[in-house]
Amino acid sequence: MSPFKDLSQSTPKETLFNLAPLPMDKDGIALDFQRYYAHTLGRDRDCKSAYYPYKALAITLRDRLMERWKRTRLAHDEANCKRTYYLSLEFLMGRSLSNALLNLGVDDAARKALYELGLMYEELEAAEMDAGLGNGGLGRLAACFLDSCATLQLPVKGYGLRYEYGMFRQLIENGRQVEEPDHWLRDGNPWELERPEYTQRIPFFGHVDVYKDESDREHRRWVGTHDVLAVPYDIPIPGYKNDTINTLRLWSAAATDEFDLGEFNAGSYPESVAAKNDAEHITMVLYPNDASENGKELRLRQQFFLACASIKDVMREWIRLHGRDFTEFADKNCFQLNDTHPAVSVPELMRQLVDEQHLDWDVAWGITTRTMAYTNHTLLPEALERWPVRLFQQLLPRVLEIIYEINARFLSQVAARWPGDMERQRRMSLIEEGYDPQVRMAYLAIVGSFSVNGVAALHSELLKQGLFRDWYELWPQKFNNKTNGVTPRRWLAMCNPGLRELLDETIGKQWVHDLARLEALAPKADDAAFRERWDSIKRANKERLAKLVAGTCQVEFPLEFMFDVQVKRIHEYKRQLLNVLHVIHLYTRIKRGDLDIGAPRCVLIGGKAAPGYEMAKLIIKLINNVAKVVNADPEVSEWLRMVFIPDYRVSVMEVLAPGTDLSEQISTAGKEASGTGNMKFMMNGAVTIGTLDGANIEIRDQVGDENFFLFGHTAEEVQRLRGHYDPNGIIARDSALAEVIGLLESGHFSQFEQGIFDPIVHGIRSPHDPWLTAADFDSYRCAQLLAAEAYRDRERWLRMSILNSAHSGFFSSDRTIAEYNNDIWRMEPVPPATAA
Ligand code: 26Q
Repeated sequence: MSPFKDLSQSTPKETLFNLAPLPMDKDGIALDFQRYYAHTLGRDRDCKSAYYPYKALAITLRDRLMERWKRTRLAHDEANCKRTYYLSLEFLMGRSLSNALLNLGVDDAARKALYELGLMYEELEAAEMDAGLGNGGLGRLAACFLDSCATLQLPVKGYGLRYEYGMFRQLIENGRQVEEPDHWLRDGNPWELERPEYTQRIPFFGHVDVYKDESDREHRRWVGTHDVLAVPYDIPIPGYKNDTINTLRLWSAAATDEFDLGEFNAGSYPESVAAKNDAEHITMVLYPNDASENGKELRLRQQFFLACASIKDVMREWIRLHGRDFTEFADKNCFQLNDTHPAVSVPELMRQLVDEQHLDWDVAWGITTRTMAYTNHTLLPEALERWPVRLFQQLLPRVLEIIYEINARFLSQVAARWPGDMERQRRMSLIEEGYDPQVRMAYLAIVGSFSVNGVAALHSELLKQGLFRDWYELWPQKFNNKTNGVTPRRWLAMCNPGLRELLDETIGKQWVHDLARLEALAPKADDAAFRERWDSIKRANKERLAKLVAGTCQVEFPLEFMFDVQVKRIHEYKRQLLNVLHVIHLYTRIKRGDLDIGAPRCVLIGGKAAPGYEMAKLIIKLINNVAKVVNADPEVSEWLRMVFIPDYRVSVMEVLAPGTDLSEQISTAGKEASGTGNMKFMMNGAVTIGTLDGANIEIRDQVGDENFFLFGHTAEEVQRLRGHYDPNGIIARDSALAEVIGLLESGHFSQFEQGIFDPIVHGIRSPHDPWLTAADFDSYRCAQLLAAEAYRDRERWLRMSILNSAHSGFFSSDRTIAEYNNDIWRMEPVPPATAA
């Protein structure tokens, strides 16, 4: 039985698709908007909700995306071009409305149309839910990359999962994080198009069967499986004013019809319904990045579901265009693996080529290893993904067999290269032996890929020297660096319209898709009139930020204070704790009457803790408790204010980045692979205080060390400190730090909850503290003082701010994607067919 739905038996005439292009002017948009609002959605003057006008405008834009989308697909088919597939368990898209307006070039027209209808665009914009289908950096990177691929007119398709529930919503109750499910699809999603005709069937469980074909050749097949349907939903990805619309295809799990029928015939109706539920649970929820969730079977199901559905989809398309001849497959297709999460794609592509297309192993392996490319996003050894062999055996028996075969052939290669080096064979094996043997997913990804890249220069170097050292010795040519970037459409043009206008006027409009042109701003740092305009734009952005803070935290942020912001996932290595210690230090000085802290400041921290990460949750509690003490003290709050902003997400960053003065990038050196928030702040004219970690190093190289507040041990020094780190000695010798720790230990920030912060202090005092918080405190405090002094010198600060924007061009994801394409994907841009 075919899983494909036959939607129609008849063949429609071509005239059905012959439509005049839709108007892109104010009146044309207004007319469609009115029709959708009144006729399609059936709203009238009594409706006060901003949701329906949002929806009406979304559908108006969707029509305009649709006609270009079809032309892009046609162009890709006709060009017979090479294509790349970005496989990712996460796409953190955020909102789509403003992005569609900007990229379609109807921003002004739509705003005016609404205004004339008595509506404020900002209210519609706020009615859209964030598509929070990602945890943080890695997921947002995937979204920025899609934007750049479409803007560069590269035939790249994103493949991901359509989670019913995205990243949890974060509430703060009594200073503590509480998670709430994010049912983002409840009111429907106007940006998606269901494509049941491209449904795929995904096998699970069952066993492996050996059989012989007509010519007596032996084959293996995976049989007796419990299948789940993968139904695709397509999301349009518009390029910037270029008529290209690429596709993000998200798979949703559904039960097959015969699934329950089989169980039903066996006489267990309730079990059959339960089984149906099981199938549909696969895409129910996004996994938060949580160590305690490691090894969960449902997560492995998600990974295989994505890999199998996406590869089948590509295969179907290949066979449609080329038949069953795979000789050119590797020249025409590339899969980019976003971390190891989709690494099961390596054995799954082998399975489809060998078992389903009957290619010889060696031919299939040649195709696979010329098609797969792997991006690593972490240096923390504990974050490397491993799966119990027994889980694979149960859930994906044929895939495990293939992994074993890949491993056997690989280990004989290692033996040939290093004869007798059994220790190395053990180290490099795809299977970690032991009581509960594990599949090492990073190694599987490296073996199966022709390219392995890190996401910042330092990160890529450290991978070669550390985590992947053996692999680098074996295959040095596979390893390369692709420093991350962020899209200047969302992270400058869209979120900072004030600055956009100034840039357009000063250096022309090209910067939006050629961000290196921001360099032309640098001489303007010497222009006093320009600095004044820069200042007034920053001030307006700070006002917007302060409004958000007042609305969500009930704390006033005075606009003349320095806005000091740290937003990112809460993790010990990111050291939000160091930030809090500094705030406590400022507090002690102010209380002592020592007001020479440089400048008054507002400290804002935001981010989600993984639900099972107790230490991260305790840090949130500490931030809130310190904020409460600081803000309640009128003597202090003249100099210092602090908030924890709840439910940090993409749409919140769009307000924070433009309004920030000082960007906190303070991870322990050697731990943050790249960081991307650092780039968003820099583009918007924030100055960074940071360690020599991840992309901070390249940020400092670009902007110059006089425009960056550097502190802390280097990655190398961090390495050397291990084994003889003495935080208690450091605390004893540093009176400022001793005072801060003393205040924490006295219970000053936990008056009614004695002892709750003991684990935090214990961590700082431990000679085994991997994050070396005490070691970097003094140098952080000094750098903070320099930053505050610089801030007090208005002219100096404005220069630094302008120069940070001016030198941020390198961090456009357009540059990153151009590098991926030049070094890994090797595709030609394909402009869409001209309007039919
Ligand atoms: C693992 C196991 C089970 C469930 C979930 C996960 C999981 C999910 C998400 C593990 C990791 C992630 C996300 C990692 C991530 O966001 N890494 C960041 O990637 C950015 C883009 O390259 C970098 O800038 C950051 O430095 C890096 O931390």
